[in-house]
Amino acid sequence: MPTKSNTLDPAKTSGKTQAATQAQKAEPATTKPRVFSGIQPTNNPHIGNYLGAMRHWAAEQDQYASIFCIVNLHAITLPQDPAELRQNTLSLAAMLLAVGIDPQRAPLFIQSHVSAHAELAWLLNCVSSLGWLNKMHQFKTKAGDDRESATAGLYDYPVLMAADIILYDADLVPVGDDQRQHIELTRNIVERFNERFGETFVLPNPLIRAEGARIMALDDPTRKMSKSEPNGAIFLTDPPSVIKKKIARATTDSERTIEFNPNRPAILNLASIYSLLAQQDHARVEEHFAGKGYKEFKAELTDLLVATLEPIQARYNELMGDAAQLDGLLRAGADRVRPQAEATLARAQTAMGIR
Ligand code: ATP
Ligand code: LTN
Repeated sequence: MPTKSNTLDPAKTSGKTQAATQAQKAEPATTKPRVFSGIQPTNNPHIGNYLGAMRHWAAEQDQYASIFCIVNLHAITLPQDPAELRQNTLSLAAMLLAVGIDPQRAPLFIQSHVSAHAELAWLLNCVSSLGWLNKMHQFKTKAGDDRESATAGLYDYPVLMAADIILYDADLVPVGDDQRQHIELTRNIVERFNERFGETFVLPNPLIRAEGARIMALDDPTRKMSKSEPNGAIFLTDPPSVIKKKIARATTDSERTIEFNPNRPAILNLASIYSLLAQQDHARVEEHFAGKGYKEFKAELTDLLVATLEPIQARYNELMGDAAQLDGLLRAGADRVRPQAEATLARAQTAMGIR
């Protein structure tokens, strides 16, 4: 039976259907919980992407059987310049490797290289209600006021994301807080499909951390840090001078103390970034900055960001020097995961009576 558990306890989330087990023949059998996650090749990733998602993917490669995907079919739901998209895709792959994803342990591939993603999305479209999609916050935000001009692709974005997750029988989906609703939708789709056509898909759970899952914009702590708002984001490729300038300009408040107080969102956000990067708990951070002002705090935060990003950028620059190698690695990743994706797609087609 596919996992029906709501728990985040990995020990309880590794059940699989017989069909699902057969589908995994291409990869060595594993008892580890299966992880799948994706990231869009739009602009550069920022420290929100890093703290909310990427660093966990890298840190937990041994704990989970992980697969990571650069979701270019999601990126094209908004207009993209083709040459830029190609470049962003390669550069994102280099950054994922630079933060520590090891493609031997965790296959890394490009979504459009495995056609089963788009094919399963169509099948899932036919069990997904418009009522469900109408509730999606991300569509409302990204479509803006002129909803009539938004593409059908942008509207259907969450169903493609469900296909991504379902194809690899993922038990756990590590993401930032903004993706919670999309994973809930994926669960609804899995439950409806399994009810209608028999137990076919594994029911996934979100893996959203208590801290770092929602890093806010530096220039406006009421908004999520986002790739499309460069002034409020620190990109993983930002040089020290840019980091320094962005932190210097970051919104604070009229008080002086450094504390983790939800009523002081700007300082809470900056202090959280510090605490996560320094791997120090709140009490220790507050104690460290007791009696110091924003100037000292910002200087230390800048140094910490620069020290964290320096080795990542060095590795990234090295990897960007060999585009052919990166391309080969991504194609090998797709070759490795394709058999499993195709087996899941075949299971769905058989269940629906179209194969
Ligand atoms: P953006 O809004 O920056 O364009 P996105 O949410 O549209 O990003 P991705 O770049 O694909 O899309 O996100 C990759 C991962 O980073 C996802 O798991 C997402 O939830 C997470 N993430 C995005 N922004 C933040 C943030 N501000 N804080 C924490 N995690 C984030
Ligand atoms: N929608 C996600 C990216 C994404 C994803 C996925 C994440 C696409 N497919 C599958 C996890 C699992 C985003 O915008 N961050």
